[in-house]
This record gives sequence, C-alpha cells and structure tokens, in this order.
Amino acid sequence: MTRSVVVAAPRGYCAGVDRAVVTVERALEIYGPPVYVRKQIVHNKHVVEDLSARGAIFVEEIAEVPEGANVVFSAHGVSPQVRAEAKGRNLHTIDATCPLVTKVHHEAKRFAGQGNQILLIGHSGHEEVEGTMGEAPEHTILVEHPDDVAGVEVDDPESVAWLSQTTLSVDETWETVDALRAKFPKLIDPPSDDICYATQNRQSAVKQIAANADLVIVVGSRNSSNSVRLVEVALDAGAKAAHRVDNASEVDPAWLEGVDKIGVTSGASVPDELVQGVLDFLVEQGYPAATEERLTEENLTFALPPELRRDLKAARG
Ligand code: 2E7
Ligand code: F3S
Repeated sequence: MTRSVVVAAPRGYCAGVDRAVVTVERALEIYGPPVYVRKQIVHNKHVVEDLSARGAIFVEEIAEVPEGANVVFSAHGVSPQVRAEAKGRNLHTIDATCPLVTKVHHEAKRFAGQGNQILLIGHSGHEEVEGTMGEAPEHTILVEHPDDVAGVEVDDPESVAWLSQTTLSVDETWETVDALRAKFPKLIDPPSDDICYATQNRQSAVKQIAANADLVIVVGSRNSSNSVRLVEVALDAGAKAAHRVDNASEVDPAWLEGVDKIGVTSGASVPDELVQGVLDFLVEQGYPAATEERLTEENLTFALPPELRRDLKAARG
C-alpha cells in the first residue's frame, strides 16, 4: 500500500485561544512583567512555558497574587466568587474568558433567574465547568455521561433546562440530551449550541480523515478537553489507532509499524508549529509530505478585552 499523511483543517487555534494568548502578550507589553494569570491561560504546555519565559506567572488561586497586581483570567472563565476575591485583593483584572463561554454564563443566570434548575453537561473539575456552575450553584446539577441520567433527580421536572461545556464530544452530548429529554419531556433547550463552532469543526474534520486512517495523531496537552475528545472521535469514526502527543518527541516509532495511512490534527489550544514538527518527523520516518483536507473555512475573530484595549490606547498615546 502507498503511504500517505493527511492533515485535517480546521485544526489548532480557535478565535478564543488567539484572543487569550494575545491578551497575555499585550498585558506583558503595557504593564511589564510580572503579569499574573489565574490558571493556565489555555490548556497547552508549550503556550504556558513560552509565556512563563516572557514574564507571566501562572497561579492556581487568586490568594497567590500580590495585592494590587495585574491578573488575567484564563479563557475557560471564572465564577463570580473568583471575581469577588480578586476585587477584595484590589487586583487589576483583565478578563480573557472566551466570549462563547460568557454566553453560556448568561444563559445559566437567565435560566436560574426564571426559576429553572440547570442540568449542566460537562466534566467535573474542569475550570470551565467550575466557572459556569458558580453562576448559579444552588440551581445547577452536573451530568457527566449519558449513563448518569438515570440517577438525576430534580425538584420540578416541569422547570429544567440543559446547558453544556463548550468542548464536549458532539455525538455523546446529544446522547445525554436525548436521555435527559426521555426522562424530562419538558426539558428546555439553550437558545443556541453551547458546544462551540471550533469544537464542532475540529471534530467533523477529524472524522473525515479518520475513517481511512491506520493511525491518527492528535497534537494537544493531556488536560485539554477538546484535544482529548479528538482522539475519541477519531477512534469512533474508524481510525485503527489514535494517540495524543504534546509534540513530535512524543510520537512513539512503534506506533508506525505496518502503518501506511496517517491522519494528523490538533486541539484548539495548540500552536501550529507543533503540528508542523510532527509532520517533519513523519517525513524523516519515510512518509511523504502531508496533504491538507479542509472541511470548512473559519473567519471568526474576537476583539481584545475592553479593559485591555483601553489601557493599550492610553499606553500608545
Ligand atoms: C477555553 C475554552 O485550552 P483548551 O485546551 O481547553 P479545553 O476546555 O479543551 O480543556 O482549548 C481552548 C479552549 C477551549 N474551551 C479554551 Cl472554554
Ligand atoms: Fe472559545 Fe471554543 Fe475556543 S469556547 S476558546 S472558541 S474552543
């Protein structure tokens, strides 16, 4: 069989990640280091290492940030409790929450304000879920898997709505929603999809290349929900094997034994040079140069946070 390498598109940075990374870069420029960042700005080891080398200090909790310092909230969003804590320490905050996450926070507030209970589909412990749940903690129940639906108990089955994390498996989420609706026929839908355009496009694009692949390599970090989902989606779509790597050095040559057709993609938090590194490595292993299979174009961009734009304008005069 002839060997081939197909790289999926869209892959890599989404509009929210680009905005969040540029936010930290500009903050370093105008305020000077150190700029504190609460949690990883995006879930990518290389991005975090690179910004750390340039003067960003990543912390887990607001309590670790010195009084009055500059702090950026990560792309995954924060709960109102975290905002209050930052205010209490007199921090200068810059909010890099993805606007598509802010939209879900608004939906949570609205549903709770109308007296509904919210069934939030998402992964326990993920920062985005902690932030969204924090908008209406008394009104929200987390549902992680379709199998969990049987055990969900609500106060009033006539007043329940569902929302989701933005980076879930599209197919599995619909399974969960179908199971929820079978149990609560009056279940209220969000006004629009919470799984974001970038998650949906990257999953659809990997499906296209996975069906024919002996191996799919997904570039992305271990804690990157959307990257890990791409491995699962590739396997579900028929890839004979699929592995996640942070960079080319993690590609195990044993995975290539007897493998002709390789697909490559990357999560929404992954700089494209890391994908290029994997493609170069495959060429060194005797595979041909990759061809790109593009599902759709993406043109969305987000303006920088308004508080940062204001300070940038003042700094530039
Ligand atoms: C923010 C949001 O940083 P990521 O790897 O995050 P996930 O949520 O996939 O672990 O990817 C970009 C991103 C995705 N969703 C950033 Cl809310
Ligand atoms: Fe936002 Fe989706 Fe990216 S929620 S940060 S556009 S993966």
